[in-house]
Amino acid sequence: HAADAYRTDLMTITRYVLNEQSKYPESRGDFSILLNHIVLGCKFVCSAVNKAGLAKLIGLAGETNVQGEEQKKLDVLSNEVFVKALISSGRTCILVSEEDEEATFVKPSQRGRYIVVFDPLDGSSNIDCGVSIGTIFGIYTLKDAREPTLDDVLQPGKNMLAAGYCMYGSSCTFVLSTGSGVNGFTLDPSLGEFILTHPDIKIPQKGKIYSVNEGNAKNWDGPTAKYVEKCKFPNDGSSPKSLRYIGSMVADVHRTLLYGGIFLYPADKKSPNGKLRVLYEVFPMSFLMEQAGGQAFTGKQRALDLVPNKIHERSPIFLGSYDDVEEIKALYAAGE
Ligand code: AHM
Ligand code: MG
Repeated sequence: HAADAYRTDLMTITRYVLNEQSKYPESRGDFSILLNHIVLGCKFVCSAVNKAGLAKLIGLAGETNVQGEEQKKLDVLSNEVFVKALISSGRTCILVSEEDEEATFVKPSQRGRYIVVFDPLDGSSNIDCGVSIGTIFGIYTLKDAREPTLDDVLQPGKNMLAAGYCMYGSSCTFVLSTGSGVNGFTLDPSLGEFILTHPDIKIPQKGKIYSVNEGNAKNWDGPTAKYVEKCKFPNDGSSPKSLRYIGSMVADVHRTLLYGGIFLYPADKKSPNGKLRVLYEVFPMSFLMEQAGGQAFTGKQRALDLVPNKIHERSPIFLGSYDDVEEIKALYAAGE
């Protein structure tokens, strides 16, 4: 069929979420509206990131413009866009952003029942050299009709209603889970729409890749060191794993999700809680991993069971293919 060369039934992300929601009779479309605003933020960042190389030339970011004002850095700019988009959705009550020290409480007239935790532009060290970066987000609902407080944000990751990320790479990819599997959408720049390209993503049960900043090896604890040693010198007759490390969590996790394997940012002697932030890095990625059939572990427990005490708290994280995470769990259980 000549017509088969073109896909004529386009499943946009909006259509997808509306379909999902129609399964719940009580749904009032609030979630679709919220998600649309997140998607808008991602499209903005995507466009800004694509022009980042022009920044020095035409004064987009980090340079002084003609009025002599400092131009905003891409991560600061992205944060402002997300905060404004989320508040104007009228569906949020608390926002926690990596860029803002304090949580933002939305004023009553613009308030809704969703809590959004996000890292507007993660992978800061990769911004200026054109390597993939991304936005990460997680969504909770306000427990009841009370005045929202910080306690409403400090919930374990398993209470998240939805989580996702958008990767600004060689294409712009939006990966989302609303708690029933994981789906991937790719931005068609000519349409300005995210189209479903990766339905029902499942991570391979075992992978051939490990992903970690080995420069920290000197300070690792026993189980992490032993695990990475096994990746390189397996003692069960299997082939050694390949190492891939981009240094952008979104890109490293995206590859792990599609190809399988393990991503780790462990504790070390210098950073006993690792580097990555619980609310808007560890939780959303752990949520997606579990929804795709993988696992996420902190070195002590299932990552999604963790109860954060502070909004910018950090935790070690090991996530990826089910069997690979099983191995690291066994090493920690043995305390080796
Ligand atoms: P950032 O929020 O400053 O961008 O830091 C988070 C990033 C993650 O994207 C990535 O997984 C990690 O830091 C890489 O850290 P390192 O450079 O220590 O390997
Ligand atoms: Mg970050």
